[in-house]
Amino acid sequence: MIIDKQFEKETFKKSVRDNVRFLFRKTLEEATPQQIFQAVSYSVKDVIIDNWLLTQKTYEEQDPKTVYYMSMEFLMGRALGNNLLNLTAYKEVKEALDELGINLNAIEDEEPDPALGNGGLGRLAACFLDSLATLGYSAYGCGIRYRYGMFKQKIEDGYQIEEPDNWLKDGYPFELRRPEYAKEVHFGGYVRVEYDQEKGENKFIHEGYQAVKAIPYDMPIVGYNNKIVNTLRIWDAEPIVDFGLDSFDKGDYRKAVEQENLARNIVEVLYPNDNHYAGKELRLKQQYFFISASIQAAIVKYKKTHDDIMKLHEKVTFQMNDTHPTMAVAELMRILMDVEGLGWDQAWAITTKTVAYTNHTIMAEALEKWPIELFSRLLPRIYQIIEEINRRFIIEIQNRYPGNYEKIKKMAIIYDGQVKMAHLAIVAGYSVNGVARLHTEILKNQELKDFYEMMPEKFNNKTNGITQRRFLLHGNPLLADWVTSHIGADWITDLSQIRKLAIYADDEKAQQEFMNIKYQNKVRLAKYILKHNGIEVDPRSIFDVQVKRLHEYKRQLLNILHVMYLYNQIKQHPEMDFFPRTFIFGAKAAAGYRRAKLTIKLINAVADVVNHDTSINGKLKVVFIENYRVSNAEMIFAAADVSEQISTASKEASGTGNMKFMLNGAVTLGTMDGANVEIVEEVGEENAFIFGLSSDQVINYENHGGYDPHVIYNTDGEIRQVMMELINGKYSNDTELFRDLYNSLLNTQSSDRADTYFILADFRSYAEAHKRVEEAYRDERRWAKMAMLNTACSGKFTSDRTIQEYVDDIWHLDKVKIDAE
Ligand code: 26V
Repeated sequence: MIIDKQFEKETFKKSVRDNVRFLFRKTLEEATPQQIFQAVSYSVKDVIIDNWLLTQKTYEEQDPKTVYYMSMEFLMGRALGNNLLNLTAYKEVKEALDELGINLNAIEDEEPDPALGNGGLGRLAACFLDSLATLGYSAYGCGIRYRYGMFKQKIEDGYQIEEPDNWLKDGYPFELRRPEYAKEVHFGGYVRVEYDQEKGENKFIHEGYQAVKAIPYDMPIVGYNNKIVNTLRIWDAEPIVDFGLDSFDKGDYRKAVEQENLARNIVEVLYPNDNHYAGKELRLKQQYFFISASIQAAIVKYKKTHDDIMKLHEKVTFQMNDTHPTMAVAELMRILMDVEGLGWDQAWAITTKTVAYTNHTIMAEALEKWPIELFSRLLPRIYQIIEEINRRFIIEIQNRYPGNYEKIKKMAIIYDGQVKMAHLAIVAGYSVNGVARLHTEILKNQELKDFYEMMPEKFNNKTNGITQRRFLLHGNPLLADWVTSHIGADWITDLSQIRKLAIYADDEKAQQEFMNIKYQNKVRLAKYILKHNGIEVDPRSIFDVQVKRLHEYKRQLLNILHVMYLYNQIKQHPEMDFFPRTFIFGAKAAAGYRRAKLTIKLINAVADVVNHDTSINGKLKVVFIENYRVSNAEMIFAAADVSEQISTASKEASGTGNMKFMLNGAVTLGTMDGANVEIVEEVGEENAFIFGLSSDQVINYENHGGYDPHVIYNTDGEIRQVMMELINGKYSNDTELFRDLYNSLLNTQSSDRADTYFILADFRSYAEAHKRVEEAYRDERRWAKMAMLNTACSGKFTSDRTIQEYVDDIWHLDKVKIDAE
């Protein structure tokens, strides 16, 4: 291990003391915990900056190809602890702080959780940056520096309340403002065409626009034990014209005000929608804002050391994280033509070798389709370019399928007055990938079938992964140490090593140690729950956990309906042998998603009744953990026995929570959806609990008008009882409160189909799977073996593997090594 000199105890202690003095004019003894966090972070940042410069220098010398990972979201989580681990200085710093009477864990808790993302897509981007730096690849994350990240969730009277997340209020020590790299971004106005006599071609001139200044803030991305520090570059917006007399005099006062407002609004807040497109103008502005600034910056950087723009794709690639950054296609075309002076064909040849697209969902409501009126008004030149891409693509369709207008209708980029971003991404991208094998197959055979037929060579799969450095090394130190003591520390950078644990799966001593660590992690979570929820839970009960965004397709409703069913069983058969269970939920609902918010209320209403019923002797507990986020997630995964991954088959593109649970020795209770399929393949069906309709069955029903839940409702008395309890006042004095949930399952009068997510269809199979869980858990040795095998077989799901596949099949980056001096 390389440990930097600055982490030697006395040096580091002095640095912290100095920082407290310089930053706050206080002694260590007088400083608040937040101030100590800041001081410690600046000391750590000093070390990082040296490595950052060294990395830049090495990249300049070796000139490796660079990936720009374009994403509207980066759900980073806290940086201090993670940086210390990746610098392999965690233990040293912990000891040094101990000597100063400071507890590192408490200081870590002072850091705001930078929550510049919603859920899986944003967290995946963060895991990817960690893997890219650790594997030694030159990479930039490109995104937006939202003033307010994902809202903070409060639960009041069982309801979700959203509070603004002012994560920058105390200043964030791990960012660096870089005003010298600012870029201008233009909105609105019109395009004037001018004929260039000399060249004999048209020139397009964008005029009358409003301008915003994009200022980059860089965050260091520290690789594990390799001196590499990459960069996450997020853009802030500032007005260009201030209220100088200049514009006032010219009568441009109104424009000045408008530009000021545009800049102020643009980066104000992260849209808290996950998987739901709302067509908001401000969101479109956000997209173009960060894309334009990022692409400009990438081109400037390339041109600093290369003079042939035609070879851009040899040194640069842009990966588009879903369709949100798809404007990159047209922006790159614009710069190549209007700024660099290339013709269409040359610009197109470069663009189509430089941009690539990842699809993260097949949910129809997530597809981005922008009205042409809005698009052309806001981005006239970009719109013009997309129209031309579309015109040429339609000619291609006609050549390939003469007279087939159905194909044009289904595949055009602009149709029905809308710009379809996914179509643009596929047509221009040199690679299109899904995020789990099943998901990619569904894309090829259903959702994107027409495109796959026309350009099969673009399509490929990259099954998602997670970084073991955050989700085991940092989140579960007890298990991490245990793993290292058995198989050595290589798993930290080569998770395939973890399979060596399999030989201990039958070893009684190892089983006891493994389950004892799980127990201690459950005690840690139980304390958190007592502190935050005031609920006492028994760490000897089964911790059955579902944490993820709240969405109908993820079926938290199925989970809570089953809890209601279990409660009825216990009440009706008090003599029944029932293994105590704790059902733990954590989820944020999009602020405008009423049914999702009502589901949160239902979970809390059930918790209220069940947790206070003394007649069941605490056999059943229900906990809703407030404000689920990266920092408490790390602790929750470590403490879980059962991992609920119960989406309607075909709907969850991959899931990544499922992998974090598996790594931490929780057993999956799930449907054959997303990456669950591959998890089961790795660990064996006997070490998971699988239930429910297959994705083929679901898709088949959907293609034939749905299914009829009434048959189940009419024939299964126990299910009917649970359904009635939604509307008979058992869980609320207001019998109408949960009517909408009841209706969603049964009512065919509304425009929706009944039970679109097959909750009743899967209910019995789900309940039986729970029975199998209970039975398996009673056999302590059997369970320990299952749990340990889950950890042992999780090697495939490291984001290091995923990134290496992206590198080998899509990006073709060069590996960089920095020699330790
Ligand atoms: C989509 C949209 C649609 C437009 C408005 C705002 C908005 C914000 C976020 C999203 C992202 C939806 C896609 C997404 O998060 N997919 C998740 O990606 C994970 C990483 O690949 C994957 O594990 C999850 O299964 C998938 O739901």
